[in-house]
Amino acid sequence: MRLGQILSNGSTIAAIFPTEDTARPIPEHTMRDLISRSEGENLPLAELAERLASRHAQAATPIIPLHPCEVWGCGCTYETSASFRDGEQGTRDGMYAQVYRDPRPEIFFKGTSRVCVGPNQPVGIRADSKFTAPEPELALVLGKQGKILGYTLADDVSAWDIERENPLYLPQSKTFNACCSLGPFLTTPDEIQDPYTLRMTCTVTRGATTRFQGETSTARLNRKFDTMVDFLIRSNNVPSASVLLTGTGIIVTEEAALGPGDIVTIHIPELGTLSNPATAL
Ligand code: DO4
Ligand code: MG
Repeated sequence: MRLGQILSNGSTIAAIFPTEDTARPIPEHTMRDLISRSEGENLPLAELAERLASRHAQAATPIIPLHPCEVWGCGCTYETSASFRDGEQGTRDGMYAQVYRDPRPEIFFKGTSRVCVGPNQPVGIRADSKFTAPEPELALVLGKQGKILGYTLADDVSAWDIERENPLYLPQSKTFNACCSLGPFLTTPDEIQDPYTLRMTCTVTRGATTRFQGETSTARLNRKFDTMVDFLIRSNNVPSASVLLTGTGIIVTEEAALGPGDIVTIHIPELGTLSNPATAL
């Protein structure tokens, strides 16, 4: 089922999206409420949504599909990300290659819903960064004990020049205002035949000019989602309705560093299109 959130008379409510631009509202429930109720009543999310949703679909624009409690990120899960980052440190086989190969994944705290935006909302470019890049990623929406409730698209916007200066600056390169875009939908796992064969594309445009175009497939992921979640929740009670970003396989070139007004568009046919303008913070 394709779920999400819409604005209804100024309030955020959950909805079923029979098509990308029509929704069956679920009154009086945000996505967080819906997740919490489905866990409390021990009912699958899709079943509860079907029970509560209005019978009538109306024209609607998806907003952020969930205001997550916490957002975490996995890193260096694709070889392209690990080798790019080692290259930035002037080495071919450094700590990023090591974490790519090691059983324990890199996991970092990205933020809370404070730093998240939804479709078409501006993502931030730090005032002290000259090379901020989009990181297009598949994101997992997690329930109690890390259960995968659904998939969405994400942009793990990152200040790569700050990380390049010193890897210990990672939290500053990763977390700032509007550093994480999520959406447009929360697609439940039954809709996805094989989450390891999803083709993803990303473009960065400025006006009529395409500054960057890249693609990857989740087939190139070096880790399974269950393993990422398993490490995430070790001795770490991540609350239900949190999100785990699964890493980027698309590496934007420095010439295409984000500038104000650039549009980042991320697409996976099974999950939709997530588009955001960039803005200077
Ligand atoms: O170590 C840096 C972060 C890596 C990351 O966010 C990614 O690979 O997606
Ligand atoms: Mg990332």
